[in-house]
Amino acid sequence: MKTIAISSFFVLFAIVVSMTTSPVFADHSTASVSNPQGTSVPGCEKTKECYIPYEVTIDVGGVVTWSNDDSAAHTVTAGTAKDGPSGVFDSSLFMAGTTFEHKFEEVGTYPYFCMVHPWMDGIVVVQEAGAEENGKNGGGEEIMVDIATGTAGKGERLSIDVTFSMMDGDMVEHVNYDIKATQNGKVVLDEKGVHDHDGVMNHMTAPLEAAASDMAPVKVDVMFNGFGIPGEGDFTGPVGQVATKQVVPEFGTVAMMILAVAIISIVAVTSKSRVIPRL
Ligand SMILES: [Cu+2]
Repeated sequence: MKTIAISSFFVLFAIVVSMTTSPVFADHSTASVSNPQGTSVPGCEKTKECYIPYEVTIDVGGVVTWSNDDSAAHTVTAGTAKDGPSGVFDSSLFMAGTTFEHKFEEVGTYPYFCMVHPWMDGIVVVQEAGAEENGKNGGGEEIMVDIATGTAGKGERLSIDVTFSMMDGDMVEHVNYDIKATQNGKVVLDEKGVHDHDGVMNHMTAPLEAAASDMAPVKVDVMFNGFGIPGEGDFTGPVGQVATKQVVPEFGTVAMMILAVAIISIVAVTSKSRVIPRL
């Protein structure tokens, strides 16, 4: 008997865009994270203090060192408690008073958790080496792109929802992007110059030659082209420089729900009009 399984999968990654306006560089070659006392019982997750800091940012090639400052053994395991280990890194059990380190070779956002205490989680953001920081406050704004797909069998169209939002929850407007989807190397969707007023758009692929599944995953790429209204001046933001690219996996079960999240970091943002404050 088969049960209907709904799986979800999060792909998190960040692309940091270099702008030419700010000469400020920050050293992001290393970062340290502490696994503090008391995390072997739930509670730390309420304040995101199971790993401190909860989120660290390093450059490609940088090393993150975790110290187990607790009296219990823990793990630092890439992935999420919900979806399981991603396989990118795993300390396995690391004992009190010891450290674990990992060198990050690819740009991306890497959530991780403790296999023993699944309420414990944290995030490592890996950016391009030398990515410039916002000169004002040392941080950039981040746009998040959610790419959610439905299910599609052979001969059916796959529905893809693309939602842009600011990392801090603000809505965005006048987003421009290209979207392309392929299955087994064959293009099933290719729309260029999409303009989106409110950050939420639906796309449908061509009828698929095979059901979207483990065997025939559909890969979706979204390229961010900047903020602005076509025909009314230049787009702002990292025009043409931000390419988000992520693979939609592959759950070939009865029901499939795929949610991929891409994060675009925008550095040295100058446009004020494109963000609608949340009411
Ligand atoms: Cu733990």
